Amino acid sequence: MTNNISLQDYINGIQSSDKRILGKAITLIESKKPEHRQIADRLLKEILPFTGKSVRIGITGVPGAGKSTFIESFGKYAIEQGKKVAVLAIDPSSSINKGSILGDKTRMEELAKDPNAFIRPSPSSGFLGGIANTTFESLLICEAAGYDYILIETVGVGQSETLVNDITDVFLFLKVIGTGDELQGIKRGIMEMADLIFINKVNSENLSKAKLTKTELSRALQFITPKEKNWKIPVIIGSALEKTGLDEIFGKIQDYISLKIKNDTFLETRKKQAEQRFEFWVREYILEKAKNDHLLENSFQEHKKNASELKSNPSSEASDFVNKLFGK
Ligand SMILES: Nc1nc2c(ncn2[C@@H]2O[C@H](COP(=O)(O)OP(=O)(O)O)[C@@H](O)[C@H]2O)c(=O)[nH]1
Ligand SMILES: [Mg+2]
Repeated sequence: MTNNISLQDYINGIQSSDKRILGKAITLIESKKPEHRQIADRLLKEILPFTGKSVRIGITGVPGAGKSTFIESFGKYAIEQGKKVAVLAIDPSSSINKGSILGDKTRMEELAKDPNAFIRPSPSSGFLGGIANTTFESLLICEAAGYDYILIETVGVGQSETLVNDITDVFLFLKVIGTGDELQGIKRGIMEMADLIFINKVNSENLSKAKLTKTELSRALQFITPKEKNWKIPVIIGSALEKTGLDEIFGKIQDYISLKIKNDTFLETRKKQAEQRFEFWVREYILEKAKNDHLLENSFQEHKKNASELKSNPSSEASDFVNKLFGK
């Protein structure tokens, strides 16, 4: 499958935005096979000088909020403004039961047909037992291919929001109108992560209700410190299906990025994110090495068993094992 494509083929394909090669390059970096990972690492090294120039946008909201629909409409709008758009999805269910909770809109057929768009529905499986951990690496590949906007769809469950927040420049929260008590449905943690809020599914019938929600939300947001200095989190009303409010979102994203550049936080945040990625991989590789090391294998299983039987608490067992690992 990926074996008959050379490193140079991957590089050429990525640089010419060959969607077929792009897809295969992402499959390669998601692969757990050591021989694939070796090429993947070399590929990432080669393309790194061509990365960094996109705007990385995370999109969250409960299942059914309209994220995929929004991405399809907004993606098309951004293309009309002269941008190239790549879409990635984080789907935590895919590593657990191989199913998908992102729904059938995930494929975004219309946007997928556009020559200026690239869509990667969801990670093929968890990497090293984790959840979609290679999304950042996929993002780098899309950047090297010249995509200006990378949109990452997440779901309102598990760690996926934090994962996406940790690799993006701007985080958009989609809120559905008409779900009873408007504020109750919003987890405080998400409000604190959001840089922009889009109230979706607004039409002429629920417009006044949407405006009321907007007022309530804006009021609640006064008590939350935005991630960025001098940024007032905008609440925008619109409809992903009817394609309203998209221009406003587009403008606000640009404002936000400009502000971050002005505040010197744009690159600073990316640097911190890269450090986090480094630490993440250190943890992954240590765990992998520990599990596969024949000398330590028994010890790893032993400590794990002790933890499972609560002979002592799991954190002490882990600490004892790690000390052994480093010969202490
Ligand atoms: N009426 C209306 N329906 C919408 C709007 N946006 C999305 N939907 C519908 O909501 C459902 C869920 O949308 P989807 O994009 O799959 O949501 P996701 O789970 O957040 O990705 C689909 O049936 C969409 O057609 C909108 O602005 N107005
Ligand atoms: Mg979806």
